[in-house]
Amino acid sequence: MSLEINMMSKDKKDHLVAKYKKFRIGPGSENYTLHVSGYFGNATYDALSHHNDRQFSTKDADHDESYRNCASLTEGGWWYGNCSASNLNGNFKKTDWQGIWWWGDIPDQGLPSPRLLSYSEMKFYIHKRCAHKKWTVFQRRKYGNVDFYRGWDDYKNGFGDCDGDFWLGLESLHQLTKGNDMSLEINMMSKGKKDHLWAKYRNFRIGPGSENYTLHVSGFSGNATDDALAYNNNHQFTTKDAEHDRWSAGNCASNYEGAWWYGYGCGLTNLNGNFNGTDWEGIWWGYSDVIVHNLCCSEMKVHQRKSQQTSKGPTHRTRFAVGEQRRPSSVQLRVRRTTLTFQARRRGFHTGS
Ligand SMILES: [Ca+2]
Ligand SMILES: [Ca+2]
Repeated sequence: MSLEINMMSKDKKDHLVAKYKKFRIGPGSENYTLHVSGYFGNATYDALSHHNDRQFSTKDADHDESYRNCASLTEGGWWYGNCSASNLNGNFKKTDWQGIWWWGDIPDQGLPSPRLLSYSEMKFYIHKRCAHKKWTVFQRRKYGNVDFYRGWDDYKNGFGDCDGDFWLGLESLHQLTKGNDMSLEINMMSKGKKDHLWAKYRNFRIGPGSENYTLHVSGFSGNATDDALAYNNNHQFTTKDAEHDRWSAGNCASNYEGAWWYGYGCGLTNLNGNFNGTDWEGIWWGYSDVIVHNLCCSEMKVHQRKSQQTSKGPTHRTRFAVGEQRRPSSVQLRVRRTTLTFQARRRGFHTGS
C-alpha cells in the first residue's frame, strides 16, 4: 500500500502533497502503529517519518513517548512520538499547536515551526500496476528475482514490489475479501511457456489473523484441468516458521519450500514454491496425487463478484512471454488505481470539546 496526503496552507496559497511509497498500519495489539517510508512530494518537510513506528494515541489512550499526553496537549489523535512533527487531526478552529499543522522549514537553530493548514486529506492506495478499477493482483511469480521461501511475518505483511514478483500480504487480503462478495482469478503458465492456464473461483475469502488467514473458495471454472485448490479449501496458512497444516509427518511449507494453505497431505497446489525448482520442488498445480502442471509463472488476483457468474475465460490474460519487459499493457494503461480516503478535514466542523 502507498499513502498520499493532500494539504492546503492556511492562507490557501499552497497545495502541499506528501506521498509515501510504503504505508502500513499495525494491528490493534500494537495500538495501530504507523509504518511509512519512501517519502516524496512538496510538503517542505518529511514530517510523517517522525511518527514512523509510533503507536496511535488519543486523549484517553496515551501511547506516545512524552511524559505528557500529546493528544490532550495538541487536541488531536495521532501517532505521537514526543508529540511533534504533524497533527492532521487537530482542532480545526485553533491556529497554534492545537490546530492542524505539518512541520515547515527548519530554521538554522531550534525547532521548525508548524505550518498551519486549512485542509487535509489522507488516502491509501495499491500501486496502479497491481490495483485496477475492477481487480487487485495479490501474487505474482514472473521474474524469479524475489525469494518466496519466507516466514510468517513476511507473508502476513507482504513483500516484493508491484512492478515485479510480489506477495501483497495476508492481512491486506483479509481486509480486501472480508465483505464476502469477491472472486478469485489465477493465471498460470506451464514450464516451457506452452500452455496458458486459468482458474476462477466465484467465491473467495480469506479469514482473519485469529484463524491464521484460512482460505475459503468455491465455484470453480477454468481450463487448469481440475479444481485443485479445493484440496486447500478451509485450511489455514502455513509458513516454515508457523505450521498450521494438517500433514502429520512434518511442515508442508518446509517440505515444499513454499508457504500456502496446506491441508491433509499438504494439498494439490503450491504457487509460492521455488521458482527454480522442478516437479514437487517447484511451482505446481496437481490433481489426485500427481502434478498435472509444472508451472513457470503465476498471477493471482481478486475482483468484485459480478451478479451473475460468467465463465468465458480470464478477464485479463496475464502476459508471461519470454523476455517481456516490465511495460504496462494497454489494458493496464486505461485503468485507474484503487484509492480509499480515510481522513479528510475541509468543512471546518469540529466535534468534541
Ligand atoms: Ca505520554
Ligand atoms: Ca504438519
